[in-house]
Amino acid sequence: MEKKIAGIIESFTEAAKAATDSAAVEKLRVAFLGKKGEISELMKDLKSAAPEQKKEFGQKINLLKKDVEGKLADLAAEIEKKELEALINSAERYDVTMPSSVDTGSYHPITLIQREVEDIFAAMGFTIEDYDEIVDDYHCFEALNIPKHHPARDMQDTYYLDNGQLLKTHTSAAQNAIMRKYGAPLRAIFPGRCFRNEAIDACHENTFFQMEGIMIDKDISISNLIYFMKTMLSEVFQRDVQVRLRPGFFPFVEPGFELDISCQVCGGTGCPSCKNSGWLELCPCGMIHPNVLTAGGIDPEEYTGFAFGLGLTRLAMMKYGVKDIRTFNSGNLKSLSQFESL
Ligand code: FA5
Repeated sequence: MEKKIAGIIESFTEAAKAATDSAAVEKLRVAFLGKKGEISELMKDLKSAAPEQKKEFGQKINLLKKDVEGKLADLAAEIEKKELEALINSAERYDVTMPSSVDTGSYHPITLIQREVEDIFAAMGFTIEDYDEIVDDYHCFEALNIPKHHPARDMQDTYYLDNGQLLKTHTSAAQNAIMRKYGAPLRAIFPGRCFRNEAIDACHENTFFQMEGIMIDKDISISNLIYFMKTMLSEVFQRDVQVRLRPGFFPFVEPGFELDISCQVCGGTGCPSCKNSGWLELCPCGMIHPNVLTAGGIDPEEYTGFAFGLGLTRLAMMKYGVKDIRTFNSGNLKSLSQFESL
């Protein structure tokens, strides 16, 4: 046993002299202290030693182990110091003030179109308002002349929360609060995310954006409404796009219209993006119903106004030629990052 211990000390000393980097130190540790290392093997020999020698040999092996551990730690520290010094003195230099090559990302197309439409309306004197995504039944329906059990509620399959509130199905849900906040006269737009339990297809999502607009003043008429809609569309597209106005029913406007845009994906010939009709419902609108003005604290005898509910996600489809509305919520950066860099 003593001979073996001496042999191990000798071979460790030799190997330690040859170790010049951290990897070699680690190899040394495994070779002598590892599970199958020389010292562990020596422990196994202890089992076959004579009983009166076991204690003495055990103590010697432990001393050997401690000695090797200590020498290895010193060697590791010494080598680490040398390696660090070598790195400091090497020609390799880092300039911490250099700009990093981090990808800067891009704006989501909905953000881009929202900002564009906001700028157009802001230039025409509209204020831009923000509103909640979780609202109550009164604001989403009742204040808009849609009482409980009114069939118009079926047009918007609603996500209700356990506490009786709901996810806003349309930006019209903010009309009442904004009328009450400012009174008349009033020009405001309010973009927002809407939620409906829809059957999803190329032009329907369950989560999409709208931008509501209201203008209330004395003598506001349908011609004002048409003027603002035309201006907005010609500014967004910067060219003539075909639109059509047809009667539409919404309990909160009277009269009400559907404003459709000729599908910019297929040029009006029909494709899945427009459900093969050549037209896409884009911006329903109308003259605000007197009951809605009254609920908003505005006298309908004195004031009239128009409202519109622009489908912002669909406008982005048409403006950027995105064939499938699902692209916008897909998180597919290849598709979504091509519009404008940050
Ligand atoms: C409304 O939401 C009314 N609040 C709009 C309104 C406002 C009318 C003010 C009159 C006065 P509608 O459900 O049609 O109406 O939605 C308006 C627009 O939002 C649609 O024309 C369409 O462009 C868009 N839209 C509606 N549902 C979806 C959907 N599931 N996915 C994507 N866009 C949608």
